[in-house]
Amino acid sequence: PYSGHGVFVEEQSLTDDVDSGAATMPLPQSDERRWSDTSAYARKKILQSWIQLPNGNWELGKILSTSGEESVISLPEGKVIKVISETLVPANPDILDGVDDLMQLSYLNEPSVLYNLNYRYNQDMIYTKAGPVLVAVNPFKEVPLYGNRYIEAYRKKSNESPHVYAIADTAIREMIRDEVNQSIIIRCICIHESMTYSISSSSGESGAGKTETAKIAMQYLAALGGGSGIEYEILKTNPILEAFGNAKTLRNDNSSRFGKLIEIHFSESGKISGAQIQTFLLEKSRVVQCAEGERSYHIFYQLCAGASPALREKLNLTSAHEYKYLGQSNCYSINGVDDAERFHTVKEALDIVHVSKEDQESVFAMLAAVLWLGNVSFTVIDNENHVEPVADESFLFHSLGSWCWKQECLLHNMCLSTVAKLIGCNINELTLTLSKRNMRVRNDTIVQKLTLPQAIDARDALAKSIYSCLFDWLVEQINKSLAVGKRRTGRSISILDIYGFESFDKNSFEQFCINYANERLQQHFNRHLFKLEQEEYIQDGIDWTRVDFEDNQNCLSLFEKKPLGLLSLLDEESTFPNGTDLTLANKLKQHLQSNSCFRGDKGKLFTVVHYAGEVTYETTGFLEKNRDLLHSDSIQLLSSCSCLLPQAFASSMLIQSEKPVVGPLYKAGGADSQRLSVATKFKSQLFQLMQRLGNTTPHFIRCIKPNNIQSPGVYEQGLVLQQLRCCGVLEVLCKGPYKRFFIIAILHQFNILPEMYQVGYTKLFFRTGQIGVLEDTRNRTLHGILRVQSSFRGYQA
Ligand code: AD9
Ligand code: MG
Repeated sequence: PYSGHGVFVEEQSLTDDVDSGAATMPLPQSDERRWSDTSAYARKKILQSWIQLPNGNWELGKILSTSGEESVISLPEGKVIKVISETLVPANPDILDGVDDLMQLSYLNEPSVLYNLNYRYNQDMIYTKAGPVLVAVNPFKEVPLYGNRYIEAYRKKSNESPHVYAIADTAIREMIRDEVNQSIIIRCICIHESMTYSISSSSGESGAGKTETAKIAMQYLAALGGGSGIEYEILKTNPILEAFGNAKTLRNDNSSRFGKLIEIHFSESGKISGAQIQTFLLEKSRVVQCAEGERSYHIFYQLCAGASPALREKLNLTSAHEYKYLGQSNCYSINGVDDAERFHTVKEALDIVHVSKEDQESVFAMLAAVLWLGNVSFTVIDNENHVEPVADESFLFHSLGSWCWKQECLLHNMCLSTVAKLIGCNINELTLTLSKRNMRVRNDTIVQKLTLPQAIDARDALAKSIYSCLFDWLVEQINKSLAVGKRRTGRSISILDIYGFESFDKNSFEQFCINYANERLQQHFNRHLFKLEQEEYIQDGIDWTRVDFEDNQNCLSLFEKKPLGLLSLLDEESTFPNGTDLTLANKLKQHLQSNSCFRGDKGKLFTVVHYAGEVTYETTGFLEKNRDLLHSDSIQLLSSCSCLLPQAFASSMLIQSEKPVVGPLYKAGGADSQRLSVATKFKSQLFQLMQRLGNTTPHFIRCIKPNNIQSPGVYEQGLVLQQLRCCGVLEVLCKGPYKRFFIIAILHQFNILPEMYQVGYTKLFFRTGQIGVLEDTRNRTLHGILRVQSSFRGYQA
């Protein structure tokens, strides 16, 4: 059976079944050449159609005949099948092969779009327009499309094929012409695993090419707006942020673990005058934990591989293999990447963005401190399983007799004192922070000893905090260096490189935040496209209030409504000391069950109906991740250090308190600090982002990952199709105006109801689905005419 669409028929039995038109046709042979005969003459007689194979892939077939509701189709390898005619999807004439804007296709359907992108991809034409959106298919190899010669060609408009350069060029021109800020929004296209078919490995949008695309856009802007030298600094922010914020994952060797907006400022004369970077939601947990085969942040390995002997000595640095945080995933290197060499590139880049040598050393010391902290182990000190970090000397004592004590001593002996020395704190305070916790109960302070899991948590929380403070501090330094100054008279172009929609087997707090952000960005996308359409309708005298507009406001409200929305309820539960992941799940179910975008599932599971599909989240870890608590002892410790940490820590706290308080401040879990919850902070960041983007003319780029093996030349239909489906690119295409049918009488003739279309001055506008109906009718009619003609002329149709 052919996935319900039809059945294979034996070649011998074919003729009996088929109508006269095809009965006179020679049967196709298993001869590849016949099929691949692409001469215009041969093709003219062939009506082509797409047939979906049982594995979900589409195959181009020849319609040999149609009788009643069935058609007989020949497939490339000589197979002949009978299918229900209705399931056939029309293919475009060869002349449209590889058009550079999908809107130019006569038949806009999934297989035709897939085929067109594939056709171009095979010829290294990785960019294609989809109406107003640029689609970029990751080539996973160097393609000869970049560099000065190309930049010049796009600047002079002597090359007009779709390209990131063309988008950046339009942005610059529109910024100058309209005096409006511009944005280039680069997103991948979501993947929804439950929709997976014919895909063996687990899939993900990560590695689609967003970050590379952002860099290519920056390259063009720098070339056109350069001159002052600041453009060079801007480009050098990339290796720095990638070293500290990217890591090797199973899906992408250089995966960004944070979102980024870079706003590039231009003077009135169109020259770059500065830039500002904002980052979103760095994945802190990677510092202390990462999955088998993945790595922590690149900078750790770069430091271990590339530090000079003097620096190694100063930081008591050893090889990456000796650090537990780096060793747990069994992956130290990346194919084709020289970490030591990259370390030098990063140092040079830091010089260029004016991070002093002294500060750089401080940064490296903090990195080494994080690594040494990870090697701190604990020992039980009483009958109640309370622990203490293994002290330098006592470890020596305990380990005597162990066969590897020498090596172990090297690793552990100096951990605590090294950390203390590197961050400039008192070793006793460090030891106390890792073994005890001060709790304030009413007016008293009580000291609680830590158990092993609590102590490990405290250690890891400290390491994560140091790293994220360091990251924020670096971004702040970069921003200082790129600052435009007070006179900000010009305009800007912002480039957004942000994580796409995620749906895995297990979805946690991170996916929850990321998908919420994507819901917001999708609304921005929808509304912009609707605005474009609206303008076209108004120009054409169409009553646009009657036009459909798909929106995801319901889902956004589910997240944002106060007090009974996902974020508010999460924050509320985070303030309860007794709140657990289960009480959170129950609370959500209790209050949101009636919402059509929400479904409570069993236990800690709940499902959100996102624009891109349903995602089931598990609340395990939600509260802890949302609270992101650092205990008062750790805060005190960090504030007392004699390195740049107190400054970094204070400014990262300041960043939080300066932001508008969108959710409640809370005090929970024995911590004394009052901080915004992670979700609330993220929400307010997103609001600011949307506000900024709202004042710009957006340009959209959608990146597509053609395969999951990061290899050139491999185009997996199913994978690409999934990505196209849930990003709205297909909808954008299908809503576009069509020019083929413009006589209203024809519409009557074909029984198209008046409410299904509107007539403009120059165009007809159809409701979704109507184009398909008309194309079908046209197809049937043409088919009929061809047959009549052929029997008249005695041709074999
Ligand atoms: V993630 O969500 O941050 O994990 P991205 O950013 O979408 O992801 P990235 O830009 O890092 O993907 O691209 C992944 C890899 O694809 C790069 O490291 C390159 O090896 C490759 N790539 C992407 N775009 C291009 C390109 N235009 N030319 C050549 C490319 N290689
Ligand atoms: Mg990236």
